[in-house]
Amino acid sequence: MTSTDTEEYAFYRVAPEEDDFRHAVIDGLSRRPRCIPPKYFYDQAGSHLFESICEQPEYYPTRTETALLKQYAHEIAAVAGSDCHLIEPGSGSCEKVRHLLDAMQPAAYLPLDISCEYLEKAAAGISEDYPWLDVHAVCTDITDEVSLPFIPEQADAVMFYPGSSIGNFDPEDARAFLACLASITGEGGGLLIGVDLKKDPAILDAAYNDAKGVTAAFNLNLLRRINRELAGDFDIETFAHHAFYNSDRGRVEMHLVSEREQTVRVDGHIFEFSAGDSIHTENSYKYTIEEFQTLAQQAGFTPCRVWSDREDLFSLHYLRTA
Ligand code: AVI
Repeated sequence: MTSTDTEEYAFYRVAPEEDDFRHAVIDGLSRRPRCIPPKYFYDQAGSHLFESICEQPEYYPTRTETALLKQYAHEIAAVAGSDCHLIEPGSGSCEKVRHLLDAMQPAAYLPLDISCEYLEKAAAGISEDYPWLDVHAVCTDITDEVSLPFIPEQADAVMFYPGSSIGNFDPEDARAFLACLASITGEGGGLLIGVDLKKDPAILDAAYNDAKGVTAAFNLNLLRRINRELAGDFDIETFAHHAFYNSDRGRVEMHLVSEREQTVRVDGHIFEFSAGDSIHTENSYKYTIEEFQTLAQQAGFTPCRVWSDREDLFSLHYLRTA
């Protein structure tokens, strides 16, 4: 681990294994069905494309959750208490937390993200705009064991996990990840988490197939990243973005589908595709409020409050560590 202290904020780098991406891609393309974990979407270009997805009219989660955070910031602050250490795994652009900081007045803010350059910029922005706030940014892969170089001593730890990123874990892994968050927050801590709700599949299909094609570009960017970082020769034009709601599994699935028979090389390995063969790149699980509360309870949390919008598109849960 390396650490850099600027005048404004502290930056820690818990470097992910260098060969992580290589192993995941070679292993994922060798499996049947082929699959690559969604965390590899987020290189710099992918992080920017994701920001752009969040601005698309069809992608309701971001604006709905943001409206909930703005509307209920004071209620959230009341349940979470002030002076906490606010920890945000997968903090991305650190935009959403801005709606909470004034109301919550945390003692410190710890954004954690896999994309180091992106995190550095976002943390610098927060510390400039909130000069009273102690900021400790940690560049780490939150799906590995999360270890915090800056450990709160007496203060309560409150996790903030917005955006329904929990939906990108399979339920078993989601339970394990939540249990890991519960062990970090410890007694007296809490978790504020955004969870996308089950709804009319037409709304979901539109959200993951926006008219401008930003979600398609985000999905296909994974192949560009493989070409660039792993000496791949994917012909991007011959793969298509495919996203749909799988109601049996309660999840939106994203795939990259080969439009013709072809051979692809990655890092000296050869992969054969027939027309119609897919690489499964993401699941985005949707929950009812009760389903999610059951999952959280199994992970060691006690449901405390839930806020949702009038159309029941999205929910924000505050859970206490049991
Ligand atoms: C980050 N995550 C919650 C997004 C989602 O909706 O599952 C990622 C995404 N994939 C396509 N659009 C957005």
